[in-house]
Amino acid sequence: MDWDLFLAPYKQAVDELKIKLRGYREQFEKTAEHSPIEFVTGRVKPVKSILDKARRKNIPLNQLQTSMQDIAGLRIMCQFVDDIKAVLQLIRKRTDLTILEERDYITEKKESGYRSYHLVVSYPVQTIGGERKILVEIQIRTLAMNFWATIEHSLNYKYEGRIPADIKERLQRAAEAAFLLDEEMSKIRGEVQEAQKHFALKKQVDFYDENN
Ligand code: 0O2
Ligand code: 0O2
Repeated sequence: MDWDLFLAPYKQAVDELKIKLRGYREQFEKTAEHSPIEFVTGRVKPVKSILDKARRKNIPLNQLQTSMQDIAGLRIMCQFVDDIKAVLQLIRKRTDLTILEERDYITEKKESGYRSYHLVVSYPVQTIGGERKILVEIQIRTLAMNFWATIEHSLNYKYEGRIPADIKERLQRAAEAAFLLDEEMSKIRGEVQEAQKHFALKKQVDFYDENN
């Protein structure tokens, strides 16, 4: 299998969507409105992870395109839980992609303690052979959810998916702490946004002064 050739449209989709989603943040910065997007990352799943997952889920390699939804992955990080809804509204308005599935692991967290909102979308890429629709998974989460997921992911990697019971328990408690952090931050959200707005406006005024 020529992986470079196979993954090329996925890389194209990730690169394009990274630019498009980061564009929202730039627009919000110009209006000095609170941006529901803190930052966006993206990746094409490494070949080894694709092969591991295909084996685990019994997906034949000739069915990867239709059966593996996260070969192309985008991640949108937000400051506040409510921002996730705002991001969802932005994405639902887009005309350049179709939402196929939604998985809300925020209302219903995973057994591990994992929280995030997942979308599976179909995104058209213009290739030299014509248009190709690519499956892309978009994960939307707060900074606290991301912190937890990043740590848990590296522990899973270290222990090859078999995290010892005592560490699992600690992770559950850490997930609870991350949840409480999100709750506390939501309560002072207005206060924080006021400060950020003030700062954004000040930056614009300083920029104007420096250039005139
Ligand atoms: P900057 O100026 O570096 O911050 P690329 O496609 O090259 O732009 P790359 O290398 O593929 O990006 O990286 P990835 O993983 O897609 O995205 C990394 C982006 O997320 C970088 O932003 C990081 O700065 C940003 N990032 C990572 N962690 C944090 C964080 O905790 N807080 C904030 N605010 N940003 C974070 P940029 O756009 O490359 O710009
Ligand atoms: P990567 O690139 O290493 O992140 P499954 O893949 O079987 O778990 P499903 O139904 O295919 O589940 O998709 P799901 O659960 O909507 O999304 C899977 C992705 O969500 C994972 O990708 C992770 O990125 C993230 N995720 C899901 N559960 C957890 C969890 O308990 N902890 C952490 N840290 N992340 C989670 P991959 O395949 O692990 O790939």
